[in-house]
Amino acid sequence: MIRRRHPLLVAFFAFLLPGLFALALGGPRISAQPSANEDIVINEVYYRGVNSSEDWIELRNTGSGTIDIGSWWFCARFGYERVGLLPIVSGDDYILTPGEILVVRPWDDLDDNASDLGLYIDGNFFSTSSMVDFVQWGSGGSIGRVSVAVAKGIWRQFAPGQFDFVAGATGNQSIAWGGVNSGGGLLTHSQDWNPGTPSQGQENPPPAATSTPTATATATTTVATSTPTVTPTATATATATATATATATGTTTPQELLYLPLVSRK
Ligand SMILES: [Ca+2]
Ligand SMILES: [Ca+2]
Repeated sequence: MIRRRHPLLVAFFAFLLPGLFALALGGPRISAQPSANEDIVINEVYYRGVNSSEDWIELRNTGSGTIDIGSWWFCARFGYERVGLLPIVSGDDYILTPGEILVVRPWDDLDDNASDLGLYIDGNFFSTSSMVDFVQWGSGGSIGRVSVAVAKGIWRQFAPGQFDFVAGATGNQSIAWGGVNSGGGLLTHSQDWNPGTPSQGQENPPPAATSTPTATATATTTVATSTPTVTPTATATATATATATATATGTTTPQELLYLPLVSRK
């Protein structure tokens, strides 16, 4: 004998029960939708350490919503790992509230000379919709996933095989994002990144060094003072010639005056 389930009972198991489980597992529902994901930016990278326990990656939520990035991925020079498996250096967990900064250790030593670093919502590293943010340092070659970043419109290609890159950090410097309308899903230039003193777990300092060369250029224009020195030399030559001509003409006149009276005496 076949027993038929009541339609209301079927609906309870199909829809209501999973919902109750979700509520029980709890907390507020956290957005993981692509639209807001690009508010998460790679904010600073310290790659000069000699191994993965010295290097670190700083992420920041620039948006207004809370985003869980525990299931996201990093990829650098074709090596990759899930964000949620990386040791936290600064921060409480992988859920970023607006403005929150998270610092994690990479899964492997980030190359001290040249590498790329991409942040993804999943492991589809060739997908522009999976990529959230990207940076490349030390080389403009195709050394990782830069073609995906260019296809997404967040990184620049100058010529075939030649891409934008951040000039290398030296000594104990990190590279820090300091852009305004860049980062995340927006086009980022290498100039939006600044090598400098690391600010691990803190807001990046505003880029200040750029205005100094302008002041030096203004000072160099003072050399124009030497130009007037040239002008007096030219005037002096002109005066000398004029005096010489005047003297020559003047000498002939008295001779004619002396001759005239002698003729008139006859
Ligand atoms: Ca390193
Ligand atoms: Ca920082």
